Amino acid sequence: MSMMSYNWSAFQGFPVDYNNGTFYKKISKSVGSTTHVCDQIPLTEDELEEVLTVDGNYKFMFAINNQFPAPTLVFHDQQVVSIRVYNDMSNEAVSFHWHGMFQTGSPWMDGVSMVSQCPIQPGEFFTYQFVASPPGTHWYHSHHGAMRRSGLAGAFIVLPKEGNERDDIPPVDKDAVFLAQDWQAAASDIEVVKEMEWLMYSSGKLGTQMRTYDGSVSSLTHPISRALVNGKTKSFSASDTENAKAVPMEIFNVTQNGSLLLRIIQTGMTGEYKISIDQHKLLLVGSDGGDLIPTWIDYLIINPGETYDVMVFGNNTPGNYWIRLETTEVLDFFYNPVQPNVSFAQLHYQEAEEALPDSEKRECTVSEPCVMANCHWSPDALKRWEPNTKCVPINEVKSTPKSVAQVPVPIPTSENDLQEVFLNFHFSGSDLISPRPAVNTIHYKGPPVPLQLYPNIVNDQTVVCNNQDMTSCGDYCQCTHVVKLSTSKVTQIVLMAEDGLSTGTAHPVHLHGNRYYVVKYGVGVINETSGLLQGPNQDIEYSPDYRSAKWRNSSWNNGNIPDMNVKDPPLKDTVVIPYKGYVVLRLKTENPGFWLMHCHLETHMSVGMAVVIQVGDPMEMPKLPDNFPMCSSYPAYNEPDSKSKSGSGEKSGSNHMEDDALLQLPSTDGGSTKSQSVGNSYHRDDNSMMNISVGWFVLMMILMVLFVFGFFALSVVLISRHCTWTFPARSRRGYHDIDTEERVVFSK
Ligand SMILES: [Cu+2]
Repeated sequence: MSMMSYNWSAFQGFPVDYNNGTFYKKISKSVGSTTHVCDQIPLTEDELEEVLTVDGNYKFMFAINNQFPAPTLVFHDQQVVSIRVYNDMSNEAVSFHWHGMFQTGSPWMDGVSMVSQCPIQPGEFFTYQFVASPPGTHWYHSHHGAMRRSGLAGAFIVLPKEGNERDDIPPVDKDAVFLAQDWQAAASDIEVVKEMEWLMYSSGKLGTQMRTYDGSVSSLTHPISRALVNGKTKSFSASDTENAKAVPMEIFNVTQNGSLLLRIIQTGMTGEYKISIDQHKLLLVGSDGGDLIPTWIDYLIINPGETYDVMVFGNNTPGNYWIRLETTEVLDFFYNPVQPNVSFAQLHYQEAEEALPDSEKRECTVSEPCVMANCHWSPDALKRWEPNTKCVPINEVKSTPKSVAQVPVPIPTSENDLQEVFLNFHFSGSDLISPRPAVNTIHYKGPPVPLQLYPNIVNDQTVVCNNQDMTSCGDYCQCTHVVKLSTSKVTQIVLMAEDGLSTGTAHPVHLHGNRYYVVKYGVGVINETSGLLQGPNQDIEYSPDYRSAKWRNSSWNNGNIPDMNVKDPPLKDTVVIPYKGYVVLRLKTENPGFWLMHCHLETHMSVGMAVVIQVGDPMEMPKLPDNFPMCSSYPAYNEPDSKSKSGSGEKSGSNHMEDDALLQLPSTDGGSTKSQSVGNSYHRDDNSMMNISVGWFVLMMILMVLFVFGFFALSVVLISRHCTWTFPARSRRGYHDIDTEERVVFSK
């Protein structure tokens, strides 16, 4: 794959102007020695193929092989996959994660930058090679920085081996990829960055957030533009620009009495969506590669990181029907009712005329209620908004008997056979005004070298920490959080989302390299009068600082939890933890390696809501191939954060850069702080620290002024180069049904 950034400065991307049936690009032309004027040049046929319409706004984005969404990759179960990634970007490193793949025997191919490999630098390439497993609907995306949201994601389909196809679902006539994601309009990137600040609650964003059915905060970052389906979108908002009205919508074709399998993948950055098709039920048949007993549903709740297979049948009057992607927002931050934001795609019967749908949603009634799958709210909260809708949490969706027979639900044979960990995905900080994303109060920070390539770094307590090592962390604990699990025991992971705050979000948590059974699901306590969350689920008792937790009833220890489904629970790799609730997972951790477990909301993960699950001792892990690429030889630079500050005070060898780097900062008296610090290598005196702080302040002020000027300069360039244009519906590269001739299928 070759990757190109649609980067205005590199002139690899440009706005397109449509006029009288011809597409133009604008270029700058020199007149004389100094004057430049805008000129228009018709697009070539090749350039026409590359036009990405998205939401009609011109913005910076990334693409793989000039396509958005990225190409759909299709393999067969157990095939050896070889994918060479060329980083053609001018200024960004990258790595690729194959979301849902086990990577058994190849943990260094999992693609997590600085956990499984070094990032691929501009101009470099890296060849991923691994066995495609398990079968099902999966995807791939960048796992370095925050580029997934801007184009670096695509479908990764693993078909079953021949003869292993499912025989418990209706015949599939057509099979299509349905990539759903949130999208920020061109002007909002700075807002997104602002949202990702650690001090997000104190940055003035709080009042713009919305609330879902139980009053928990919507995970959607505002202002959003809308949801995309396969890179296209249609909205009928009053604020739509002419361009937004003109862009094409994604259309899925079905024949009368035919069937369509939709492989729905949520590749978004922040928001969850409620997906439905007017006047059509959906047959839910799979999730995250796990086969589910087919179940009729009306609404699918899907969060970033999850995949669902649903079947649609052409059993209604031939015509055109809306496919709706609704947000789950029903209240503004101050509890005033709001209407959800809706984006659209279309279901088209091939027997019908092509036209915009005029369909309505099916009415949910007492006698024929609607069913909402993957509902992570209390039924008591949902019924106030959707009175005739049944809330079906993910643990009530069942695996097929064949699936459970192939992967038995792990049951410990004795107390010693079970290892249980409690992981709280929450916001934490030294005060409630500035909470920060964390797991068990630890804010994840990447290690200076990839764990999988240098596994013994887990013994370096200046880098790695966990809940047993919390005393060496300060109040604000930031480090490479590693939780070690044995390969020989049944693992039970209890995920929680509680922070003692009155308001927060649910978190979709993804585990790399493994899948788990979701055996129990608990929501928070709902106020009977208001129908809103009033406190955490009482099954779990938290320590006052939320660093640790246990079952309130000790008879639940050792895996003896009542009402678990250990008969036929769903197999997942991404699950939503309800806010103030919990989820119990069962799995066999038999795949040695370092596996990231993280919230799949990019705004949470990229600033610390992650933990590495170390499966097995380094001795048990597969041997790294000879000549595997290692990182460059920059010495590690350790910030003097609270963890190292609150340690023994001894400088470790890896800290040797610390003082030199800090001492190069300017000081207010024009001299160097170095002279003031001579002879004081670690514990600086107050005077030198103050000079450094003032130096930092001056430097930050200079940088801020430069940034403000830089921002406006960039805005002017973008505005002056932006043209109003309309765009007719037309086919383009970037999306293919996977059963067409053009699919990328490798030979069996
Ligand atoms: Cu989260």
